[in-house]
Amino acid sequence: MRFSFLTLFPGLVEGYFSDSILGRAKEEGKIAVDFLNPRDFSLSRHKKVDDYQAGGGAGLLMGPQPLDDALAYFLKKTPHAHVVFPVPAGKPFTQKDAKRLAKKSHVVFVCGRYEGIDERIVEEYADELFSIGDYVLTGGELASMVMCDAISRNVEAVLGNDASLDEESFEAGLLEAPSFTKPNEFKNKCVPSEFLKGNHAKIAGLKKVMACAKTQFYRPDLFVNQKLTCQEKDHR
Ligand code: 6GU
Repeated sequence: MRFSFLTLFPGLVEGYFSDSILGRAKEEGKIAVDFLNPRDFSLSRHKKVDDYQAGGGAGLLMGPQPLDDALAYFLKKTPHAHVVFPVPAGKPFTQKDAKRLAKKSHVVFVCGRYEGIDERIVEEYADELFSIGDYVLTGGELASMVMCDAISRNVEAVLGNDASLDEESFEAGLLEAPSFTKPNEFKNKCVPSEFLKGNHAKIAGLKKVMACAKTQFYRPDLFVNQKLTCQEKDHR
């Protein structure tokens, strides 16, 4: 899968793909990452990309010309790319979106800076607008990296162990159950004894109950329509 970032600051994004899981995924060709800088398309004398807001208002906007030329140039080569604009006014980005976009062959993130992007560019090029939360960032780069990370780990073979995708938070609308590793006792706190006995059906049932409890406690808004099987109820 290919990710492209239209950004005035490719250096902000690049480093994220040099290490750890996404670094390896890139090295192994599971994902590809490239950059296009709208400044390189500016027709103004000093490669200007920003301008004052029409009608007044604090701060500068990214003007339409460099972005329009960059996107036109880019999409001519890859007309089927899926174009995402990270903006505070977008719909909330969720795990469902991450899984859906992982099936695309090419996603383009158009990263705004300053107070945003001229709306005519959004109208012309956006396939989807996403927000990653109710706060304002200084630019779209971080938000794009967040989405790219969440999408990438749902791309085939990016995680070493695809099974870890099935059990994790937000699958089945629940947060993930607490998890533990060795040692069995640490600072007087023990791993739940059932986890050490090896009855996998029992452990799964217990984990479901713990996931429910955790979700009810931390995210009651997520805890709707949860049904427990009879066996799972036995653990309560
Ligand atoms: Cl997706 N982009 C930007 N620029 N700011 C945000 C955001 C996205 N989500 C919250 N704030």
